Amino acid sequence: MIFRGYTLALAGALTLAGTAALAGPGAQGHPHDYAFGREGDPSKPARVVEVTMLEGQGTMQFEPALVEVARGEQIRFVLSNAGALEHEFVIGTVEENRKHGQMMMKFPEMEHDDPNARRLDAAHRGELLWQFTEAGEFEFACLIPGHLEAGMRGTIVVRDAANTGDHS
Ligand SMILES: [Cu+2]
Repeated sequence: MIFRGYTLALAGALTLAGTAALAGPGAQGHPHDYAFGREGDPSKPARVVEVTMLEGQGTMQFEPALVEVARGEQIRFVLSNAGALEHEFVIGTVEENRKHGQMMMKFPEMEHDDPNARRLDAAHRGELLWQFTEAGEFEFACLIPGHLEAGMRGTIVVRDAANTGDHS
């Protein structure tokens, strides 16, 4: 099942998820804005942040687990799955990612076609271009059932340019 716009799907449009997304806030021709930013513009510069997906002894993690960004900055996440399992990288608010995780418990075969998510087979690489337009603390997580619980999450801190100094 290809799944677009899971929040709309939560409202009951599961089987029509693709159409629901078209009728959503992104339908006017400009990119859909999320609480944590928007899909990146490939014609604009981006800072590369490499993130590796790893498995340990009963644990799973992202390396690094903390990414700091200046508000307005565009980041090209270069993702590499160094594990033996499939993993995904989903940017969101903590709240959205937990809701989304619950959906995935119910529909483990759910696949994403959202601009804020990438799913990678073992030993594969991928990219995700994202512009962080809002200051705040956000998250990247793997929402495959059991993975977040095993530790597969990281924090994204987006600071206003005025707040990047040392002053308190
Ligand atoms: Cu995972």
